[in-house]
Amino acid sequence: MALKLPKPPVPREEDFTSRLRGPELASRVGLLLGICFGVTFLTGVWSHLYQDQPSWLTLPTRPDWLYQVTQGLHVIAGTAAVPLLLVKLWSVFPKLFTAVPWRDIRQLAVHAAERGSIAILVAAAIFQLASGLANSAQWYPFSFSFRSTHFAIGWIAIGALVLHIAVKLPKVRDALGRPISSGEVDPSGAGESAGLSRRGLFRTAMVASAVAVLSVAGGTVPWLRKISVFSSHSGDGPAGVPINKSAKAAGVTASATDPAYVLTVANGDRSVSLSREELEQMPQHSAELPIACVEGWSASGTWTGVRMRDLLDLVEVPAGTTVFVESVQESGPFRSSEVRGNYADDPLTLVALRLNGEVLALDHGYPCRLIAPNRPGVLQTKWLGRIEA
Ligand SMILES: Nc1nc2c(c(=O)[nH]1)N[C@H]1C(S)=C(S)[C@@H](COP(=O)(O)O)O[C@H]1N2
Ligand SMILES: [Mo]
Repeated sequence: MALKLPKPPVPREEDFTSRLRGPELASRVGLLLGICFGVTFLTGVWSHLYQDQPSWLTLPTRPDWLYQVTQGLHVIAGTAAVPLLLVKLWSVFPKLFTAVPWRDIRQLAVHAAERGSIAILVAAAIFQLASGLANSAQWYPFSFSFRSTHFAIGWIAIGALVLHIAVKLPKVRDALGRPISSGEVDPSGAGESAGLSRRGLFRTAMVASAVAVLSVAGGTVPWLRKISVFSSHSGDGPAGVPINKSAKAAGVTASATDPAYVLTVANGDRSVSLSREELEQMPQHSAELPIACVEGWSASGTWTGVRMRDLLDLVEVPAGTTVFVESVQESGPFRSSEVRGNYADDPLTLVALRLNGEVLALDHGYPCRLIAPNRPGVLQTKWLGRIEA
Protein backbone atom coordinates (compact mmCIF):
# COMPACT_ATOMS: atom_id res chain seq x y z
CA MET A 1 0.00 0.00 0.00
CA ALA A 2 1.40 3.38 -1.01
CA LEU A 3 2.03 5.73 1.82
CA LYS A 4 0.40 9.07 1.24
CA LEU A 5 2.65 11.88 2.45
CA PRO A 6 1.17 15.29 3.08
CA LYS A 7 2.25 17.86 0.46
CA PRO A 8 4.87 20.27 1.84
CA PRO A 9 3.15 23.62 2.23
CA VAL A 10 4.05 26.33 -0.30
CA PRO A 11 5.14 29.40 1.65
CA ARG A 12 3.15 32.60 1.38
CA GLU A 13 4.70 36.04 1.07
CA GLU A 14 3.88 36.76 4.74
CA ASP A 15 5.88 33.72 5.84
CA PHE A 16 9.14 35.52 5.06
CA THR A 17 9.72 37.63 8.12
CA SER A 18 13.26 39.02 7.84
CA ARG A 19 13.17 42.68 8.82
CA LEU A 20 16.11 43.24 6.52
CA ARG A 21 13.95 42.95 3.44
CA GLY A 22 11.95 45.89 2.23
CA PRO A 23 11.62 48.30 -0.67
CA GLU A 24 14.10 50.67 1.03
CA LEU A 25 16.86 48.08 0.59
CA ALA A 26 15.67 46.73 -2.78
CA SER A 27 15.55 50.20 -4.35
CA ARG A 28 19.02 51.21 -3.11
CA VAL A 29 20.67 48.01 -4.28
CA GLY A 30 18.62 48.29 -7.47
CA LEU A 31 19.92 51.80 -8.13
CA LEU A 32 23.56 50.64 -7.91
CA LEU A 33 22.72 47.62 -10.03
CA GLY A 34 21.07 49.85 -12.61
CA ILE A 35 24.22 51.98 -12.84
CA CYS A 36 26.39 48.86 -13.29
CA PHE A 37 24.11 47.49 -16.01
CA GLY A 38 24.00 50.87 -17.76
CA VAL A 39 27.81 51.06 -17.83
CA THR A 40 28.22 47.47 -19.06
CA PHE A 41 25.60 48.01 -21.76
CA LEU A 42 27.15 51.20 -23.15
CA THR A 43 30.73 49.93 -23.02
CA GLY A 44 29.56 46.61 -24.50
CA VAL A 45 27.86 48.25 -27.49
CA TRP A 46 30.99 50.39 -27.90
CA SER A 47 33.16 47.28 -28.06
CA HIS A 48 30.90 45.65 -30.66
CA LEU A 49 31.14 48.79 -32.81
CA TYR A 50 34.90 48.25 -33.06
CA GLN A 51 34.57 44.60 -33.93
CA ASP A 52 31.72 44.98 -36.45
CA GLN A 53 32.52 48.48 -37.59
CA PRO A 54 29.70 49.74 -39.86
CA SER A 55 31.01 51.20 -43.11
CA TRP A 56 29.58 54.65 -42.35
CA LEU A 57 31.36 54.90 -39.03
CA THR A 58 34.94 56.10 -38.59
CA LEU A 59 36.27 55.34 -35.11
CA PRO A 60 39.05 57.62 -33.88
CA THR A 61 42.57 56.29 -33.37
CA ARG A 62 43.05 58.58 -30.35
CA PRO A 63 43.21 58.68 -27.43
CA ASP A 64 45.26 55.50 -27.81
CA TRP A 65 44.08 54.19 -24.41
CA LEU A 66 40.34 54.75 -25.00
CA TYR A 67 39.37 51.15 -25.76
CA GLN A 68 41.50 49.89 -22.89
CA VAL A 69 39.50 52.10 -20.50
CA THR A 70 36.04 51.29 -21.87
CA GLN A 71 36.71 47.55 -21.89
CA GLY A 72 38.20 47.70 -18.39
CA LEU A 73 35.06 49.51 -17.20
CA HIS A 74 32.89 46.88 -18.86
CA VAL A 75 34.46 44.04 -16.92
CA ILE A 76 34.68 46.01 -13.66
CA ALA A 77 31.02 47.10 -13.73
CA GLY A 78 29.87 43.60 -14.65
CA THR A 79 31.86 42.09 -11.79
CA ALA A 80 30.60 44.69 -9.31
CA ALA A 81 27.05 43.73 -10.27
CA VAL A 82 27.38 40.09 -9.17
CA PRO A 83 27.06 40.51 -5.36
CA LEU A 84 24.52 43.31 -5.86
CA LEU A 85 22.31 41.09 -7.99
CA LEU A 86 22.41 38.33 -5.37
CA VAL A 87 21.34 40.72 -2.59
CA LYS A 88 18.68 42.26 -4.80
CA LEU A 89 17.20 38.86 -5.69
CA TRP A 90 17.24 37.84 -2.03
CA SER A 91 15.54 41.07 -1.01
CA VAL A 92 12.58 40.54 -3.35
CA PHE A 93 12.45 36.73 -3.19
CA PRO A 94 9.19 36.55 -1.11
CA LYS A 95 7.41 38.34 -3.96
CA LEU A 96 7.59 35.03 -5.83
CA PHE A 97 4.94 33.80 -3.42
CA THR A 98 2.41 36.63 -3.57
CA ALA A 99 -1.10 35.32 -4.03
CA VAL A 100 -2.15 34.93 -7.67
CA PRO A 101 -5.46 36.75 -8.40
CA TRP A 102 -7.03 33.71 -10.10
CA ARG A 103 -10.58 35.01 -9.91
CA ASP A 104 -10.25 38.34 -11.70
CA ILE A 105 -9.21 37.88 -15.30
CA ARG A 106 -7.94 41.47 -15.70
CA GLN A 107 -5.89 41.41 -12.52
CA LEU A 108 -4.59 38.03 -13.56
CA ALA A 109 -3.43 39.44 -16.91
CA VAL A 110 -1.63 42.34 -15.21
CA HIS A 111 -0.06 39.94 -12.72
CA ALA A 112 1.13 37.63 -15.52
CA ALA A 113 2.60 40.52 -17.53
CA GLU A 114 4.49 41.83 -14.51
CA ARG A 115 5.76 38.37 -13.58
CA GLY A 116 6.73 37.58 -17.15
CA SER A 117 8.75 40.76 -17.63
CA ILE A 118 10.56 40.27 -14.32
CA ALA A 119 11.32 36.65 -15.21
CA ILE A 120 12.90 37.83 -18.48
CA LEU A 121 14.90 40.51 -16.67
CA VAL A 122 16.21 38.14 -14.00
CA ALA A 123 17.08 35.42 -16.51
CA ALA A 124 18.83 37.85 -18.85
CA ALA A 125 20.75 39.52 -16.00
CA ILE A 126 21.96 36.18 -14.62
CA PHE A 127 22.91 35.01 -18.10
CA GLN A 128 24.92 38.17 -18.86
CA LEU A 129 26.88 38.09 -15.61
CA ALA A 130 27.53 34.34 -15.76
CA SER A 131 28.57 34.26 -19.42
CA GLY A 132 30.67 37.43 -19.05
CA LEU A 133 32.51 36.02 -16.03
CA ALA A 134 33.10 32.72 -17.84
CA ASN A 135 34.49 34.60 -20.84
CA SER A 136 36.85 36.71 -18.76
CA ALA A 137 38.11 33.49 -17.16
CA GLN A 138 38.47 32.09 -20.72
CA TRP A 139 36.24 29.20 -19.75
CA TYR A 140 33.69 28.19 -22.36
CA PRO A 141 31.39 25.58 -20.87
CA PHE A 142 28.80 26.44 -23.54
CA SER A 143 28.67 25.66 -27.24
CA PHE A 144 27.01 28.84 -28.52
CA SER A 145 29.03 31.77 -29.81
CA PHE A 146 29.85 33.90 -26.78
CA ARG A 147 30.09 37.24 -28.53
CA SER A 148 26.85 37.24 -30.54
CA THR A 149 24.82 35.67 -27.72
CA HIS A 150 26.16 38.04 -25.03
CA PHE A 151 25.35 40.95 -27.36
CA ALA A 152 21.80 39.81 -28.16
CA ILE A 153 20.89 39.04 -24.53
CA GLY A 154 22.44 42.40 -23.55
CA TRP A 155 19.71 44.17 -25.55
CA ILE A 156 17.02 42.01 -23.94
CA ALA A 157 18.42 42.73 -20.47
CA ILE A 158 18.58 46.49 -20.99
CA GLY A 159 15.10 46.56 -22.57
CA ALA A 160 13.60 44.59 -19.68
CA LEU A 161 15.49 46.81 -17.21
CA VAL A 162 14.18 50.05 -18.70
CA LEU A 163 10.63 48.63 -18.61
CA HIS A 164 11.10 47.50 -15.02
CA ILE A 165 12.38 50.91 -13.91
CA ALA A 166 9.52 52.68 -15.71
CA VAL A 167 6.92 50.48 -13.99
CA LYS A 168 8.51 50.74 -10.54
CA LEU A 169 9.54 54.40 -10.68
CA PRO A 170 6.89 55.78 -8.28
CA LYS A 171 7.63 53.01 -5.74
CA VAL A 172 11.39 53.45 -6.12
CA ARG A 173 11.17 57.22 -5.64
CA ASP A 174 9.17 56.75 -2.44
CA ALA A 175 11.48 54.10 -1.07
CA LEU A 176 14.65 56.11 -1.85
CA GLY A 177 13.10 59.08 -0.07
CA ARG A 178 12.67 57.10 3.16
CA PRO A 179 15.63 56.25 5.41
CA ILE A 180 16.93 52.78 4.65
CA SER A 181 15.95 51.53 8.11
CA SER A 182 12.34 52.73 7.95
CA GLY A 183 9.84 50.03 8.85
CA GLU A 184 12.68 47.76 9.99
CA VAL A 185 10.93 46.02 12.83
CA ASP A 186 12.25 42.80 14.24
CA PRO A 187 9.33 40.32 14.28
CA SER A 188 10.92 38.54 17.25
CA GLY A 189 10.44 41.74 19.18
CA ALA A 190 14.16 42.02 19.90
CA GLY A 191 14.23 45.57 18.60
CA GLU A 192 15.99 47.32 15.78
CA SER A 193 19.49 46.93 17.10
CA ALA A 194 19.58 43.14 17.20
CA GLY A 195 21.87 41.44 14.68
CA LEU A 196 22.62 42.76 11.24
CA SER A 197 20.72 45.90 10.30
CA ARG A 198 19.39 46.74 6.87
CA ARG A 199 22.00 49.49 6.60
CA GLY A 200 24.64 46.91 7.59
CA LEU A 201 23.44 44.54 4.89
CA PHE A 202 23.55 47.32 2.29
CA ARG A 203 27.10 48.20 3.29
CA THR A 204 28.10 44.54 3.20
CA ALA A 205 26.73 44.27 -0.32
CA MET A 206 28.82 47.27 -1.39
CA VAL A 207 31.94 45.86 0.27
CA ALA A 208 31.37 42.47 -1.40
CA SER A 209 31.05 44.27 -4.70
CA ALA A 210 34.30 46.19 -4.12
CA VAL A 211 36.13 42.97 -3.19
CA ALA A 212 34.84 41.31 -6.35
CA VAL A 213 36.12 44.25 -8.40
CA LEU A 214 39.55 44.15 -6.74
CA SER A 215 39.80 40.44 -7.45
CA VAL A 216 39.63 41.04 -11.21
CA ALA A 217 40.72 44.64 -11.76
CA GLY A 218 44.41 43.74 -11.68
CA GLY A 219 43.87 42.41 -15.19
CA THR A 220 43.75 46.06 -16.25
CA VAL A 221 45.24 48.12 -13.44
CA PRO A 222 48.93 47.17 -13.07
CA TRP A 223 49.34 48.06 -9.37
CA LEU A 224 46.38 45.82 -8.46
CA ARG A 225 47.91 42.81 -10.16
CA LYS A 226 49.21 41.19 -6.98
CA ILE A 227 45.84 41.09 -5.21
CA SER A 228 43.76 40.11 -8.20
CA VAL A 229 43.50 36.41 -7.53
CA PHE A 230 40.78 35.85 -10.11
CA SER A 231 42.35 37.78 -12.93
CA SER A 232 43.20 35.07 -15.43
CA HIS A 233 46.02 37.04 -17.04
CA SER A 234 47.71 38.49 -13.99
CA GLY A 235 50.88 36.49 -14.66
CA ASP A 236 53.62 37.87 -16.83
CA GLY A 237 54.37 36.73 -20.33
CA PRO A 238 57.48 37.27 -22.43
CA ALA A 239 58.75 40.89 -22.21
CA GLY A 240 56.31 41.45 -19.32
CA VAL A 241 53.15 41.28 -21.46
CA PRO A 242 50.61 38.43 -21.12
CA ILE A 243 49.96 36.03 -24.00
CA ASN A 244 46.49 35.42 -25.27
CA LYS A 245 46.95 32.53 -27.69
CA SER A 246 50.33 30.84 -27.95
CA ALA A 247 52.04 30.05 -31.26
CA LYS A 248 51.62 26.37 -30.48
CA ALA A 249 47.87 26.72 -29.86
CA ALA A 250 47.52 28.66 -33.11
CA GLY A 251 49.55 26.03 -34.99
CA VAL A 252 51.98 28.57 -36.44
CA THR A 253 55.30 27.47 -34.92
CA ALA A 254 56.67 25.95 -38.15
CA SER A 255 55.56 28.70 -40.54
CA ALA A 256 56.56 31.54 -38.20
CA THR A 257 60.09 30.19 -37.74
CA ASP A 258 60.56 29.10 -41.37
CA PRO A 259 63.83 30.64 -42.70
CA ALA A 260 61.98 31.34 -45.97
CA TYR A 261 59.41 33.51 -44.13
CA VAL A 262 58.41 36.75 -45.94
CA LEU A 263 55.76 39.41 -45.30
CA THR A 264 53.91 40.21 -48.54
CA VAL A 265 52.44 43.69 -49.06
CA ALA A 266 50.07 43.78 -52.04
CA ASN A 267 48.11 46.43 -53.91
CA GLY A 268 46.32 44.98 -56.92
CA ASP A 269 49.04 43.45 -59.13
CA ARG A 270 51.86 45.28 -57.33
CA SER A 271 53.44 43.46 -54.44
CA VAL A 272 56.65 43.28 -52.41
CA SER A 273 57.84 40.50 -50.15
CA LEU A 274 60.11 41.32 -47.22
CA SER A 275 62.09 39.02 -44.97
CA ARG A 276 62.41 39.85 -41.30
CA GLU A 277 65.93 41.28 -41.95
CA GLU A 278 64.57 43.52 -44.67
CA LEU A 279 61.86 44.76 -42.30
CA GLU A 280 64.57 45.51 -39.72
CA GLN A 281 66.48 47.58 -42.28
CA MET A 282 63.51 49.90 -42.85
CA PRO A 283 63.14 53.02 -40.60
CA GLN A 284 62.17 51.85 -37.10
CA HIS A 285 59.66 53.66 -34.87
CA SER A 286 58.56 53.04 -31.29
CA ALA A 287 55.20 53.54 -29.62
CA GLU A 288 53.90 52.76 -26.16
CA LEU A 289 50.55 51.09 -26.73
CA PRO A 290 48.29 48.72 -24.78
CA ILE A 291 46.98 45.33 -25.78
CA ALA A 292 43.40 45.48 -24.47
CA CYS A 293 41.85 42.05 -24.72
CA VAL A 294 38.06 41.88 -24.89
CA GLU A 295 38.30 39.22 -22.19
CA GLY A 296 39.08 41.95 -19.71
CA TRP A 297 42.85 42.13 -19.25
CA SER A 298 45.15 44.73 -20.71
CA ALA A 299 48.84 45.55 -20.60
CA SER A 300 51.01 48.21 -22.15
CA GLY A 301 54.37 47.80 -23.81
CA THR A 302 56.82 49.70 -25.95
CA TRP A 303 56.54 48.31 -29.45
CA THR A 304 59.17 48.94 -32.11
CA GLY A 305 58.90 48.24 -35.80
CA VAL A 306 57.96 49.60 -39.20
CA ARG A 307 55.12 52.05 -39.72
CA MET A 308 52.19 50.51 -41.58
CA ARG A 309 52.13 53.64 -43.76
CA ASP A 310 55.77 53.15 -44.82
CA LEU A 311 54.97 49.59 -45.94
CA LEU A 312 51.90 50.72 -47.89
CA ASP A 313 53.99 53.40 -49.61
CA LEU A 314 56.19 50.64 -51.08
CA VAL A 315 53.28 49.55 -53.27
CA GLU A 316 51.73 53.02 -53.62
CA VAL A 317 48.57 52.48 -51.61
CA PRO A 318 46.76 55.86 -51.57
CA ALA A 319 46.21 57.56 -48.20
CA GLY A 320 42.93 56.65 -46.51
CA THR A 321 42.74 53.15 -48.02
CA THR A 322 41.33 50.30 -45.91
CA VAL A 323 43.72 47.35 -45.81
CA PHE A 324 43.47 43.75 -44.59
CA VAL A 325 46.11 42.03 -42.56
CA GLU A 326 46.33 38.27 -42.59
CA SER A 327 48.22 35.90 -40.34
CA VAL A 328 50.21 32.86 -41.39
CA GLN A 329 47.82 31.08 -38.99
CA GLU A 330 45.65 28.85 -41.16
CA SER A 331 42.38 28.91 -39.29
CA GLY A 332 40.81 30.58 -36.29
CA PRO A 333 38.50 33.56 -35.89
CA PHE A 334 41.29 36.08 -35.19
CA ARG A 335 43.65 35.18 -38.04
CA SER A 336 42.90 38.36 -40.00
CA SER A 337 41.53 41.85 -39.44
CA GLU A 338 40.50 44.96 -41.28
CA VAL A 339 42.54 48.14 -40.80
CA ARG A 340 40.58 51.23 -41.79
CA GLY A 341 42.34 54.05 -43.65
CA ASN A 342 42.65 56.37 -40.64
CA TYR A 343 44.26 53.52 -38.66
CA ALA A 344 46.57 52.42 -41.50
CA ASP A 345 47.83 56.00 -41.93
CA ASP A 346 48.29 56.73 -38.21
CA PRO A 347 52.02 57.05 -37.39
CA LEU A 348 51.44 54.94 -34.25
CA THR A 349 50.18 51.96 -36.26
CA LEU A 350 53.15 49.62 -36.51
CA VAL A 351 54.12 46.26 -37.85
CA ALA A 352 56.03 45.48 -34.68
CA LEU A 353 59.29 43.54 -34.60
CA ARG A 354 60.22 44.17 -30.97
CA LEU A 355 58.50 44.54 -27.62
CA ASN A 356 60.07 46.33 -24.64
CA GLY A 357 63.48 46.22 -26.30
CA GLU A 358 63.46 42.47 -26.92
CA VAL A 359 62.93 40.64 -30.21
CA LEU A 360 59.21 39.87 -30.39
CA ALA A 361 58.59 36.48 -28.75
CA LEU A 362 57.09 33.76 -30.92
CA ASP A 363 53.96 33.85 -28.73
CA HIS A 364 53.62 37.63 -29.17
CA GLY A 365 53.58 37.29 -32.96
CA TYR A 366 57.17 36.78 -34.22
CA PRO A 367 58.28 37.50 -36.97
CA CYS A 368 55.95 40.53 -36.89
CA ARG A 369 52.52 41.61 -35.66
CA LEU A 370 50.12 44.48 -36.01
CA ILE A 371 49.86 46.98 -33.14
CA ALA A 372 47.64 50.04 -33.46
CA PRO A 373 46.33 52.69 -31.02
CA ASN A 374 42.78 52.48 -29.56
CA ARG A 375 42.07 49.01 -30.96
CA PRO A 376 40.64 45.85 -29.32
CA GLY A 377 43.22 43.10 -28.66
CA VAL A 378 41.43 40.66 -30.96
CA LEU A 379 42.22 42.94 -33.89
CA GLN A 380 45.96 43.23 -33.11
CA THR A 381 46.78 40.40 -35.50
CA LYS A 382 49.89 38.31 -34.75
CA TRP A 383 52.24 36.37 -37.08
CA LEU A 384 51.51 38.56 -40.11
CA GLY A 385 51.95 36.98 -43.53
CA ARG A 386 50.16 39.40 -45.83
CA ILE A 387 48.96 43.00 -45.95
CA GLU A 388 46.52 43.70 -48.75
CA ALA A 389 45.00 46.97 -49.91
N1 LIG B 1 46.83 35.49 -35.62
C1 LIG B 1 46.27 35.77 -34.44
N2 LIG B 1 46.41 37.00 -33.89
C2 LIG B 1 45.85 37.29 -32.70
C3 LIG B 1 45.11 36.33 -31.98
C4 LIG B 1 44.97 35.04 -32.56
O1 LIG B 1 44.33 34.13 -31.99
N3 LIG B 1 45.57 34.81 -33.78
N4 LIG B 1 44.55 36.66 -30.76
C5 LIG B 1 44.26 38.08 -30.56
C6 LIG B 1 43.85 38.41 -29.20
S1 LIG B 1 42.30 37.88 -28.72
C7 LIG B 1 44.60 39.22 -28.38
S2 LIG B 1 44.00 39.77 -26.90
C8 LIG B 1 45.96 39.63 -28.75
C9 LIG B 1 46.90 39.25 -27.63
O2 LIG B 1 48.23 39.48 -27.97
P1 LIG B 1 49.38 38.90 -27.07
O3 LIG B 1 49.16 37.39 -26.97
O4 LIG B 1 50.67 39.25 -27.72
O5 LIG B 1 49.23 39.54 -25.73
O6 LIG B 1 46.38 39.02 -29.95
C10 LIG B 1 45.42 38.99 -30.97
N5 LIG B 1 46.04 38.53 -32.18
MO1 LIG C 1 41.75 38.92 -26.83
